[in-house]
Amino acid sequence: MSRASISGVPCMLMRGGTSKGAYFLAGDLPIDPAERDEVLLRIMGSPDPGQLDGIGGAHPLTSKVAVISPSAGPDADVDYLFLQVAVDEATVSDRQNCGNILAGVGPFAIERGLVSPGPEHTTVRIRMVNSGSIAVAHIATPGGVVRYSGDTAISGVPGTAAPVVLDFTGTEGSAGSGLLPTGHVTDEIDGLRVTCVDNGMPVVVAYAKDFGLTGYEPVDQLEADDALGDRVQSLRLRAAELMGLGDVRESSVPKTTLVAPPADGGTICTRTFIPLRPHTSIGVLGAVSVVTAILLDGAVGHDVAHIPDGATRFDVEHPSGHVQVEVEVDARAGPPRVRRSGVVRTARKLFDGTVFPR
Ligand code: NQM
Repeated sequence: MSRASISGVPCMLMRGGTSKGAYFLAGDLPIDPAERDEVLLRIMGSPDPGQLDGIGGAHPLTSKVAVISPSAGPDADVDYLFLQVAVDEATVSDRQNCGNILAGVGPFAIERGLVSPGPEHTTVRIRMVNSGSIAVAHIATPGGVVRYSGDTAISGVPGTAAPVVLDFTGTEGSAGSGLLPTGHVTDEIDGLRVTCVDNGMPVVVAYAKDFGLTGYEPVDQLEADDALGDRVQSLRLRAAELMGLGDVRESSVPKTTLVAPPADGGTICTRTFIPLRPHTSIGVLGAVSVVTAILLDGAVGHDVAHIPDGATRFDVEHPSGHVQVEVEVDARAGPPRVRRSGVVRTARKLFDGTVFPR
């Protein structure tokens, strides 16, 4: 890759949900994707486990990028391309969405003048370029200014902030192979029964007990277990082939979520790998996908989940608390279809300025 000659790049650092990322206008980055990715690696400080010479946070959850532009189509206001910048490898992947970083996209689009704010609230229609699906973000803009402070708490984030309500449509089959990418509600892989699902994020759902786990282990215990990492990798590599994703050794999808009965009043308990490091909570579209799976009769997790009749809001337990997601699935006749999904997140502008790639 040639080193693009570029000096300072306008950049806003934001927390989106339980992730943190660098937000750019597409016009401020090289047009050529290979040159763009090379600049982003230099900006984030990858490859380096500490990302010391860049602004990445040395973890997949804080090494994320959003590239935003006015929308090319009439059904959205802005286009949002999500890029996962690997921490210790020189790779940048556009093969997944990120519903957490999505929470900052509406505020960023308003701050940069791509969307005119309303006097109280602003609705921003966002095309998620990675999958082609649409998210509608509802943002508080009293007096035409984005309000970041508020009283909404989300697990894994200290304090409270203004809510960003996100509604999703068209998220099923984000990776191109439908809601149940293997064509089955369950498959057997490596001797394990799994459900492969994709309602915004391709996820392999398996029982924690089949890995010799309770499903309630803390993240550092999971992180220290090398044999577990090897088993998760073997499972996802085989699952990816059945899901039509090909060789995913260098891809951040599919994720793997191990499920167990709820332990804290929720719907289901989860431990998620992104794709090999344990998530400190769970991704937004990851949680939406897992809930979609457990709503299906016979799917992995359906039997251990607590699903009240007619419920549309579900409480997903994860290592640092809970996330509530809304999912409506029509599974009455024929293949299951998703009617809608949604989630409440918060976002915060941390820094706005110029970043200098090394
Ligand atoms: O699933 C992490 C995160 C994510 C993705 C990951 C996400 C989502 O927590 O929509 O938000 O799964 O790599 O930011």
